[in-house]
Amino acid sequence: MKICRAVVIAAAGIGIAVAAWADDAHTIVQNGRAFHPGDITVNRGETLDFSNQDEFIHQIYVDSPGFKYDSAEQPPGETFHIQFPDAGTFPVRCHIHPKMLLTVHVK
Ligand SMILES: [Cu+2]
Repeated sequence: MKICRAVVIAAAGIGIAVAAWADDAHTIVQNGRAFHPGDITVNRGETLDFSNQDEFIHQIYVDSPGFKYDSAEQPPGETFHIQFPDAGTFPVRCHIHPKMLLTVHVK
């Protein structure tokens, strides 16, 4: 009986570890008309969560040869998610604030 219990506990531990790995979200905050951080490295297939913490609308776009994305207007408080499927370096910008720049390195 003690062995069974140990196995159950070990399995539960693995479950938590897997969940933590799968939930390894990368959060980018938009604040003060800038992305924070302004540079990030992620693994292929991972998702970035963009959280608009300004009091005005942002927008997010990527216009690279290997990847294009164009979001709707992003109201304050809203979080948008962008998945980066392929390796490369991708500048992320905002149509509303041209000085905003985030460089995403996907490995
Ligand atoms: Cu903006």
